[in-house]
Amino acid sequence: MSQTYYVTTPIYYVNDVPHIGHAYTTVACDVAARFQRLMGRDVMFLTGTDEHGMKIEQAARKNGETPIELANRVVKRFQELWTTLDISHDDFIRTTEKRHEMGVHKLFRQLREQGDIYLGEYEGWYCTPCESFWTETQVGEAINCPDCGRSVDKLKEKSYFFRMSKYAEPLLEHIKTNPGFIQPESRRNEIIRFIESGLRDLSISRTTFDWGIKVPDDPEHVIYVWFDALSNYMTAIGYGSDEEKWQRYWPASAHVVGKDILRFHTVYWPTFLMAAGIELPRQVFAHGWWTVEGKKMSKSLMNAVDPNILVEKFGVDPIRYFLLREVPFGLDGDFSMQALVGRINSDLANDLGNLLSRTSGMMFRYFDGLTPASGPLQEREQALIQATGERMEGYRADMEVMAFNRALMKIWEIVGSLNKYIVETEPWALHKAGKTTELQTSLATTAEGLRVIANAVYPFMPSSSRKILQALGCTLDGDFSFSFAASGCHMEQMPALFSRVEEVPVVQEESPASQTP
Ligand code: ME8
Repeated sequence: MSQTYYVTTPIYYVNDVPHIGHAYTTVACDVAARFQRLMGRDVMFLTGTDEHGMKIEQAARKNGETPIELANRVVKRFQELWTTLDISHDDFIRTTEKRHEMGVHKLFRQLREQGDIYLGEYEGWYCTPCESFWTETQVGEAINCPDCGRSVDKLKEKSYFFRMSKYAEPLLEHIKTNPGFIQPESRRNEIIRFIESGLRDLSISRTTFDWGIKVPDDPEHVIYVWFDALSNYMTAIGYGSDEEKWQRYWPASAHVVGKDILRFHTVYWPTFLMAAGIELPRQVFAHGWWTVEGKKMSKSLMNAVDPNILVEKFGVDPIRYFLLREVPFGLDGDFSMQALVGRINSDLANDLGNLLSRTSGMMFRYFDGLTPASGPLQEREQALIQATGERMEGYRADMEVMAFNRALMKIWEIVGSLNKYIVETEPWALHKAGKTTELQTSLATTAEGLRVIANAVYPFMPSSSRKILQALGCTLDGDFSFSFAASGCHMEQMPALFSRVEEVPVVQEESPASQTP
């Protein structure tokens, strides 16, 4: 069996409608999944929704509906958006599903039986928007959540605790001996410092509200939403319900998350797993935070960007491309209309779009649309082929480590070198001068370059990739080598790949109603 690759997005809360931040993580995972499939791996790409917890219960109450009614309604918005964005997930988990509850119970039971979960009393502070417990020192004199700055509630209740303190040392050891576990590097140091400052046992059940998975054999307690949510990565692939699938895909290759929830994924989650004797995921990758036109995206500012509107105005592939090209994966970025329009017009319409239309135009003019075999390669072609090979090697390496913007830059270097090659070889002049062999070489080289580009952009822009391949008369096969496979193929005349665009307002300001979940 081929090597497996299991990648996950966070499961998104259903009290909020999907915005560009959620789309970003999901598109990034989709790019990774599509690339790995193209490389022949057995891929499992998981996304889903986080439907339990106080936050969801409160949002539902505010809307005058039950939590499950809210979840059933909002989950559709996520699922529809993923269809719109051409997301190729293999599974979608909802934490209200039976298979999920079965796995959560299994994990809880095991940890309780072995004494890593015990009953005690919790006294401290709770931040509902973050679903986080905090100590007296952490909330400080202002009594605010150290993460989001909002006010916290005092809690005193009986609670089950997870013996997280016991796993602080083994976790530190794991992080230090596995440098790839937390990416990017800068975030790793932040987590190390957090663990070194000491881990307390974690309260993992609540008795003051109802909306969640009940503690097995003690239904007064509801399992803490993060214990519930994190387990989705196992329950979705059969932990507690489908042993064969579970064995096939675990451990996860990468959990991709926003930097806001890195601590949950690199402290809580691995300690739960260590306690259960389950192998840790190979990597947790924290990407950065998007702002909009320089401002934090938030409901109160009404400036969240609706990906549906973006897609409607600019098309799916340009949006996917922009999100991953604009900002190095791992760093913060700003969503600005000017940057988006600039990228679409210059990188897509001009550079790539024109390369295809020029090539296609000449191929029909001079060869009736049949890509010729190349004549003997001259120094210019050899240099181009070698540079393309090196760039594609770099591309593959970048894709393996989720350096998406670098991978795209390498593709665009190839695009640039092909455009330059056309200008330099002047096929129209070769034609005029009757130099047919050179003309064949020139167009065969350009078409082959485009074939390689189409394969390489596939993970980012699947439908544009297909259109380029269709125009070339070739198929998608993950062959990145410059092998003149395009020669002998019949090109097809196609409309322009990308159109030039102009700036339009897309912030949800226009329709605040669309912001209520
Ligand atoms: O945290 N920029 O769900 P959530 C970039 N249910 N990414 C952003 C973003 C922004 N401005 N805003 C949101 C939860 N995201 C939990 C997760 S996992 C077991 C449970 C993305 O709906 C980013 O991936 O609040 C972030 O981590 C995620 O949405 C948070 O989604």
